[in-house]
Amino acid sequence: MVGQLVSGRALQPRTATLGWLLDERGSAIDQVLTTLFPAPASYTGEDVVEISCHGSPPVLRFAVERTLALGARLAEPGEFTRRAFRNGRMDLVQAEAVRDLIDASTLYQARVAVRQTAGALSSKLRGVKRRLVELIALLEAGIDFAEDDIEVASREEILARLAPVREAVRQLAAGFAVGKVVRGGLRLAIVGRPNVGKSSLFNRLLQRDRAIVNAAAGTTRDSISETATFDGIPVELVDTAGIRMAQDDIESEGVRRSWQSLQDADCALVVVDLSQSPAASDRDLWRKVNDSCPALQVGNKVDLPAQDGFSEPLARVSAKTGEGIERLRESIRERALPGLDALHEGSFVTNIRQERLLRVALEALGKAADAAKGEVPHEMLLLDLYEALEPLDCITGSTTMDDILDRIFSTFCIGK
Ligand SMILES: Nc1nc2c(ncn2[C@@H]2O[C@H](COP(=O)(O)OP(=O)(O)OP(=O)(O)O)[C@@H](O)[C@H]2O)c(=O)[nH]1
Ligand SMILES: [Mg+2]
Repeated sequence: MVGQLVSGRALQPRTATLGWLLDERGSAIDQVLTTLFPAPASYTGEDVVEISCHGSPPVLRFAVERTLALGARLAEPGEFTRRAFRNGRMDLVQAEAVRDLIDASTLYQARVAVRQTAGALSSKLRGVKRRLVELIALLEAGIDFAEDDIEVASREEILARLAPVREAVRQLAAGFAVGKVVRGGLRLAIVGRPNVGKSSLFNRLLQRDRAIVNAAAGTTRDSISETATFDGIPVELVDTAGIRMAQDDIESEGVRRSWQSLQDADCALVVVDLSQSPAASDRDLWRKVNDSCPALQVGNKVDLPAQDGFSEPLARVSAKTGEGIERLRESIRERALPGLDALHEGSFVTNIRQERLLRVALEALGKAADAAKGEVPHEMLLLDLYEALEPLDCITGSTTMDDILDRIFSTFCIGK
């Protein structure tokens, strides 16, 4: 088929060859580069031919239509990656990371995803699985010898072998708290009494004059949100109406929305005005917010003469001059993503499918540990260990049902 589509020298494996894209009468439509990737050393593990055209939409459309006329069909969403998975070129964690890489909106997200496609998380999982399988093999061997009354593994040994497996799975599952934010970003609500400078701070963090700022209290009436990037992590900033006893219906709806924004937030900034004496409502708000999500207290207007009496810790900034804003960004990152630095060079679970399976494995491992402590027969203990092994297999796709695969690959874009 390629010969009818493209003219030029015979294709050499993995070498780009210059040629002409031909129409049905054999006349040239475009000058193209064609590369042959013979199986098994291709993305999908099958024979692949790539044709690089100039970017003109009619030429591209022609190339696709002509290819279809010659017998090809369009790929389903995710079909190339699904074939790569089926042919053992990558496991499911790597396949999902391909999607994360395509969807990445910051370089940092791309870095995390590309480490995953290279197998960083997969190799961690393989290590955990290997230890678990070794323990299973040991116990299975013991059962064969049960009649001879030979104890192949003592209770202590089983527990000692189980502990690192449990700890590794626990750490992987805990990493999701960070992975979720790295992949999906963070929602940060800015709340406080009227006029403390929430909108000014919102604009400053956004580096854009988005929200209306005014000396009159009660300027912001509705929650508004915009996305900024803090160190490669997308942060959706939400500016809210000042919280106080509302003076009319519109304001009271605004205040209701402020509370709603807080509930939906992953993290909050509670802003106070350092040039005004602290009010009881500042402390109440701080207490309430702190109960619902990770929060930081921000003392704004440091450029003005300060009043005393604010409780620490307090990030001191001036939305007007920009003083303290860089430090505030760092504090937000530390507060919302504790442990990111430790995990920075590592790899972590970034999707909920993987996290759920880890939790299932963890529960089974917990049951296994209880069983081992209770001197339960090894047959019973083995059931728990197999129950832990299965979800770990599902994560990498060693055993995965077709409908789950359908769901995963249908979220890919067409052509990958
Ligand atoms: N000197 C000084 N003034 C500031 C600072 N931040 C805000 N202001 C002023 O404080 C007033 C209120 O600012 P806004 O950003 O509208 O305050 P807000 O908290 O959004 O107010 P509401 O929307 O009414 O709840 C405006 O006159 C701002 O110019 C600051 O850091 N220093
Ligand atoms: Mg405002």
